[in-house]
Amino acid sequence: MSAEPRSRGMLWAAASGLIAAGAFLAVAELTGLLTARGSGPLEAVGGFVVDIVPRPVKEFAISTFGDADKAVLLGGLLVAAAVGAAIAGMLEFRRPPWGSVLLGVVAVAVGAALVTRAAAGALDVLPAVAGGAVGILVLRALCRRLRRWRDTEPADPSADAPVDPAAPALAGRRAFLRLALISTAAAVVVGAGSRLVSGASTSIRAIRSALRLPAPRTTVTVPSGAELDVPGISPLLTPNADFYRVDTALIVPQVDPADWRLVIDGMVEDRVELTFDDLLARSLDEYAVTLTCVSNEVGGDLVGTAIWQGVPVRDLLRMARPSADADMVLSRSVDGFTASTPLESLTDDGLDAILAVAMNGEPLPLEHGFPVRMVVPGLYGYVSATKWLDRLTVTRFDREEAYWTPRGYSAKAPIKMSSRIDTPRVDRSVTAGPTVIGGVAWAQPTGIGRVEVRIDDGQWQQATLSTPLSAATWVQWMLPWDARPGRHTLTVRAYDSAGNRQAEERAPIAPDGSSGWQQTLVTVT
Ligand SMILES: Nc1nc2c(c(=O)[nH]1)N[C@H]1C(S)=C(S)[C@@H](COP(=O)(O)O)O[C@H]1N2
Ligand SMILES: [Mo]
Repeated sequence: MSAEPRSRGMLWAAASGLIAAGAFLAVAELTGLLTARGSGPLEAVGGFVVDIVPRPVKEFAISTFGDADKAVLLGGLLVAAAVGAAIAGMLEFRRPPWGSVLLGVVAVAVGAALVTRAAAGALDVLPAVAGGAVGILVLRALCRRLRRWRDTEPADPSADAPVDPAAPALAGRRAFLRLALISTAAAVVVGAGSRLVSGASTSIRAIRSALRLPAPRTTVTVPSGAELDVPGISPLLTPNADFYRVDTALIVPQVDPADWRLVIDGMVEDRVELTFDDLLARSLDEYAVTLTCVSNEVGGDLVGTAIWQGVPVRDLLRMARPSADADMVLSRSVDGFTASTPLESLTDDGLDAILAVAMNGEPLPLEHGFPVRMVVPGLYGYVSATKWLDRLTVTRFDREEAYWTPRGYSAKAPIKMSSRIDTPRVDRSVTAGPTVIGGVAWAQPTGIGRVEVRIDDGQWQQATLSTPLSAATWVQWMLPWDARPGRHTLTVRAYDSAGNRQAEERAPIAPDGSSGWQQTLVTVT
């Protein structure tokens, strides 16, 4: 490096550190977005600092900076991060791999800040892991090129030089600058893009939390005996935060209720268009429904129960007046997902298919279809439970196909009756003596009539059922058991209220849902 090689090299090394830090942040933001987390890593670390800073310092900050205290904190963090990044760059250049080690330590600290936030899960560590990994890769690659560039510089530029001394040095310089430029551009594009999208999501989250839905006209009352007191059994109502999520959306669609429109078109006399306020003006009722995914294996957990608030689909379809030869409604999500639902499942007076706006007393969570989704008792989610709904097209099964139909799943898919053992669990041994076997069973929209349990090769024993919330929800079941030491096989099966028995024959999830009786092996000690 000409002129003052040493200090120039160090400057480029510092710049490499900054670029690597930029790549770190950009990838962390993107990962945070893809794993559907609320705030980015920078805010998480900021929040962490706020939490650990001693109170006098906090009070000093508030009294000195007032409302700007958060901005000052974030700014200060950025400056500290920039200084740290420059140091990591110089370290990696002169004393590899110590710069990478420094970056790794920072990634671990950021990961710790992310997972220790309130309501954080194990997934929250991913942004730090992915960001740290990419940051280190970029730093190492940049410094490797920088060292090559330095090594090809003539040792003493003022001395008599061999023929064309600059050629290898020029190539080295070009290789370094090219990578520096590409990584900077990629970090800016990925980082700014992710911030933009997560900013939109933050604002829809804010709109959702400010949203006040009208009180429902009717509410579901949980009857006494609806919930059995068995440790380890699934709660009757699945909290929103624990509710399974299945969809094709890489990034959760951001729908502002103020812009939301529902169009009902296709084979109808009158095309209907509704706003969110039009929908709310029709008065809401509460419905308890157990949702089930076709991908749920026997004994699996892609099933959950919520109290939904919504409006019957049949009332809306009636406004549009479907033609007599229509037999299907293709519901569409803003992101293009579609589901094919038999028209009669939506118009049946005894079934209560709804457009839901609330889940367990709050507006639908963004992940569960905010602001409007469909819920149809008795049909698997992929043929009925369209989230982020924006269109109902009345049509025929021989004219239109839904998203999963050409992908190996049936066009029509009623939920198969099933039962599940929640406790005892396979992976936890049971202490010998009196204990309780318990779980849930569902047969929407008919309702469960009976659940039976078999221990090893014994007789089928009838379990006690909880009082059902509705025929569209699961029930809990329990059976007292005097557990003897050793290994035991527990089998469960259900009957619906019409007397049909849960299918014993095993079926895979494709094309229309799994079947078979769940068996678990329990170790009693
Ligand atoms: N827009 C949209 N809606 C969708 C899906 C989807 O991929 N996109 N998946 C469906 C499937 S397969 C299921 S099982 C349910 C799951 O609903 P949940 O994520 O609220 O539990 O949503 C349904 N609605
Ligand atoms: Mo599903």
